[in-house]
Order: sequence, then structure tokens, then C-alpha cells
Amino acid sequence: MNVTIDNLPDKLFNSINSTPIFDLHTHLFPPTHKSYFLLGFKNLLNYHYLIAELLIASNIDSSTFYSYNDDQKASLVWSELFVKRTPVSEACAGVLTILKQLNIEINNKSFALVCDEYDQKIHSDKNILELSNVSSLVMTNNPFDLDEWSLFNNNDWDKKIYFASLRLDDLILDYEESLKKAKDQTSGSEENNVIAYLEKCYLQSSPVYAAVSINIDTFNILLEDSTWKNILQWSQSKNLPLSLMLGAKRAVNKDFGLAGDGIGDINLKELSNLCNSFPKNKFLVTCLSLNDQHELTVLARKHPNLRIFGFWWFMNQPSIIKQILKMRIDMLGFSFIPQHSDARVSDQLIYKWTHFKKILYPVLLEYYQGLVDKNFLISEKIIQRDVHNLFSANAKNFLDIN
Ligand code: RAT
Ligand code: ZN
Repeated sequence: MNVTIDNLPDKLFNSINSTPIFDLHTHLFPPTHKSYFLLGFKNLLNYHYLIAELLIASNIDSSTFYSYNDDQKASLVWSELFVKRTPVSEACAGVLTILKQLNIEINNKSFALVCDEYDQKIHSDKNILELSNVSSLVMTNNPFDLDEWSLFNNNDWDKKIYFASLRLDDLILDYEESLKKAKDQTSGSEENNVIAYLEKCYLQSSPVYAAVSINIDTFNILLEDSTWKNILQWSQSKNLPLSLMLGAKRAVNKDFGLAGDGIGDINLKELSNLCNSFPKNKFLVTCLSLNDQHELTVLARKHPNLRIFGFWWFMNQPSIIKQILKMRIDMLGFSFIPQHSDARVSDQLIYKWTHFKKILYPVLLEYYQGLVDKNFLISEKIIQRDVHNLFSANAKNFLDIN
């Protein structure tokens, strides 16, 4: 059925709100992986995005903050950022969005009461997947964190919901230690212990991509270091894309812990070299700095083996997303993966996707209205196809999964 200028807004709104989402990058785990599965209000408040805000807004020093238990930390974040101050930042707004969607009224209520009410509403990841309309997601799995990797010793979760990915940062951060682990976990006598271990992990976890976060100081490793050349060859042989998360500088403020990472530099000319040097490898790419977005979008027009994904971390701010999303559409059409959640607490899926849809809707509406103005027929089918591609198929096709 063709869509008219009058019913276009409703048709688009319904499509955005009913299309299931495949979330390409999260830090979530299934409930069976007990201490790694995070859920609930207190975990939401202890998100490192909020901790960074607390530590700069209040005069609480980081070592005192980190000496508290999780309940104390959460209650402090609540009182400092939501009671004493106006919770206007994106991370604060996220918490309020979740509370609103759960119909939890917070005005004139104690923290304890809000917590109790919250606990009564959210019990499992199933609730959250339903509320957020996320049908499947990719975890971040570190083969060199043996405790975390023990997830794959059991098979007790739905593999069609929680997909695995191999996060290889440890090979850059501490190569010797990672090599030692690779040897310990294999016969140790292989010609290439790292590849032998990755092969073992691959068979155990069926990952949909491998990933690494790098910046200008470490990027050349991909082009020059023999271990990484082998990894690139190996991933090509597996048809396994490599996700490059570009431009993070770790521990800008060490005392802030996980909340202390910042932005580093990246030279995207090197990315272009990489795409040319390894034309049969597939690269998913996201950049942390606003400065790199234009050049990255141009590169994505030049290299079919490069696919842009998401608004990563410091890029995930409404004002920035709106502008860059339009730039990406102007240069790439719909041939990119517009968003991922980066959720660490399952409940965050609710706000991350609600917030993104709120930005996506008027942007898409403007483009469709422009097409109708130019006498291009828009049908419900076209809208559904596009939204499905943006929310799921673009990523799944690139990863070769169905
Ligand atoms: O967004 C985040 O939570 C960051 O701390 C990082 O984990 C980042 O997303 C990453 O995957 O390195
Ligand atoms: Zn992440």
C-alpha cells in the first residue's frame, strides 16, 4: 500500500516501534553467567558513565567512592545527580526514561522506595528484551579473561539471542601474558599459539566477529606485527569480520577506574591502507571522536569491506547523533549500521534504543517527505524494508548470519 504525506508519520512511527532490533555491540551476558549478568536499578546507577559525572560534580574523591559497596555507591549517585542536581545529561536522562517506561513515579519518594518498586517490575532479561524489542545481541567476550570465558563451558543460554564476539584488546595491552594464556590453554607446542588458541575459542563460542579497540599509538600493529597479520589471515579464512573501535585512550585519569578512559587520536589514512591491504577481510568500524566522523563516512564510500557502525560512547549524545546520522545518510544512503547500545546493564537496552528511535524518527521522516515531494512513491513495504535493514539486516548481512 502506498503511503501518503498524511499517513507517512504514523506508518513510519509504527514501523520504528515494531521492528525487532539486532544489537551489534553490548557488554551483556546471559543470566546463566551469574556474576557477569547485570540487571536492576542499583546496577543502572553504578554505570561508569554516571560515575564519571558524579566524580566531577561532587567533591567525593574516587578512592572513597570506590571503597563503598554497590548499594552505597548507587545511593550516592542517586542523591548527588538526581536529587541535589538536575539530571539533564544523556546518562541521567537514560535512567529517567527507564523509570518512566516502567511507570515508576519518583517525585517525593525515598531512594529505598524507588529501588523496591523497581525490583518488583523487572525480574529477568526476558522482560527487558521484550520492552526494548531487542531480539538478539552480541556480547563482548574476552578469551584472555579465563574467568569470564568460562561462560562457554556451559551451554545453557539461547544462542539465537546472545551471540559471541572475540574481544582481543588483551593481545595489545599485554601481549606476553596473553601469549602465556594461549599456550596454557592449548598444547603449547603449536607453530602459532595465539592462532591455535583463537581457533579453539572460535569452535567453542561461534563468534560473529572479532574486535579490538586501538588508537594512533597501536594501529600500526595491524599492518606490521606478524601476530596481527596472522590474525587477519585467520579471520579472513573464517569469513569473520574484525570490529575496529578507534580512538579510545585508556586511563586518562587512572583513579577513575573504568570511568577514567578518554579520547585519543587516530589516523584514518591508516584505516584506508588496511582496507586496501586486506581487501578480503571485512571491517566494522566506529570512531570515538567527533573529529573523525566525516572522513570515516567518506572512507565507507570507498571501501566495500568497511562498514560503519553505531555512535560509540562519547559520540552517543542526541545533539551529535542527529547531525552525524544525517551526514551518513547523505553520503551512504542506508548502507551503514546506525546504532548499537554498548549496554553493560541489561535494563539499559530500554533507554539506549528508546533514545535512538526518538532521534531516528524525525530524521527518517524528513528524508521520506523529501522523496514524496519529488513524486517518489513510498509504500509501507519500503518503510518496513528500510527500518528492518537499519535495525537488523545491514549488520546481519555483513556478519553473514540470519
Ligand atoms: O562504552 C563503554 O562502556 C566503554 O567503557 C567501553 O567499554 C567501550 O564501549 C568498549 O567496548 O571498549
Ligand atoms: Zn563497548
